[in-house]
Amino acid sequence: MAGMQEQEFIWKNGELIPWKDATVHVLSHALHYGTAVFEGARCYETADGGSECFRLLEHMQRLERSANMIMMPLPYSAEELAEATIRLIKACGLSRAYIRPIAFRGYNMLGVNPSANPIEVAIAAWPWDSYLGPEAIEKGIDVEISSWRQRSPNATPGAIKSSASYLNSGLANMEAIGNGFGEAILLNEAGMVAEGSGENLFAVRRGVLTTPPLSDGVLEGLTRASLIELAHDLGYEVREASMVRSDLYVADEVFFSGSAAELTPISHIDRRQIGAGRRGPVTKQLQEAFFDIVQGKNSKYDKWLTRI
Ligand code: PPE
Repeated sequence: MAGMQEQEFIWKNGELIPWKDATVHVLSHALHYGTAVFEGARCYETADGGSECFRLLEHMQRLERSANMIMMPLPYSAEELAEATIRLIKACGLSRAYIRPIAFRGYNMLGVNPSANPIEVAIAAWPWDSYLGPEAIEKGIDVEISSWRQRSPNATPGAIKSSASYLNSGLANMEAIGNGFGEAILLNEAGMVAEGSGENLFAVRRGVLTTPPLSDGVLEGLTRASLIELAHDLGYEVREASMVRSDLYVADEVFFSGSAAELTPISHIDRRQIGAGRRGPVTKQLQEAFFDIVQGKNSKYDKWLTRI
């Protein structure tokens, strides 16, 4: 049973190869020590029947930054990886897709130090519905504040989108799902609100948007950056400021942002109703503006789109 919609090809180390052949050795360094960095991006069908990737080059530039921070210089430039993605999407005949580039230390030698291992790069793309469920986009989800803390920036920095970071996410997400919630929100070691296990987070109160600053250890989300700019353009005040958990309880609206999750409203946190307990007006306005942009319906933001 395939959990994902398999495609004909995966791009690996410069070539399009059959999906089923894109395997790694069990003694690959990344599997043992988490020496991998990855990305998540999307391409969307546009109103004119075409298809566009959202901030594709910037995702590849973040991959490059992540890789450089773990001293893993990529053998391909961000531009080359963006081109490879377009080639892959065309070859698979996809018009909408989730895109997962990954770079990792492969097989040669075990031991914590990765430097003797080859640097491998792969890109996969397949159709993937909004991460927290298509219904959640309208209804919102119930979340809990995790008992797990966000990994410290002095241990595994959020600025590095590394596979290693996602064990922390997995612990929080498994706990939340096990407790009957849809997702977790993590607090950092200082007790400030950080982010979801795979999403950034925004709170809206009296028309002002607040999102945790990068210095609180969150991923520099491209959806987050896009929404900050978009909300400004729509006339909202947006603050990057630390929040404690009760700031979320008293918010009028809280929502998640991410490439996979898109804009997902949060209806309850720790069984407390947030605002009206469903998608609020600011969330709805931003969602609509965001989906218009990714579908190429707002030429002002064409700078964020790469034509397939
Ligand atoms: N924080 C975390 C921890 C995170 O994983 C993501 C993306 C974001 C914020 C939002 O970043 P951006 O996509 O650039 O807006 N998470 C990726 C993987 C999710 C997964 O579960 O896998 C994603 O959304 O693709």
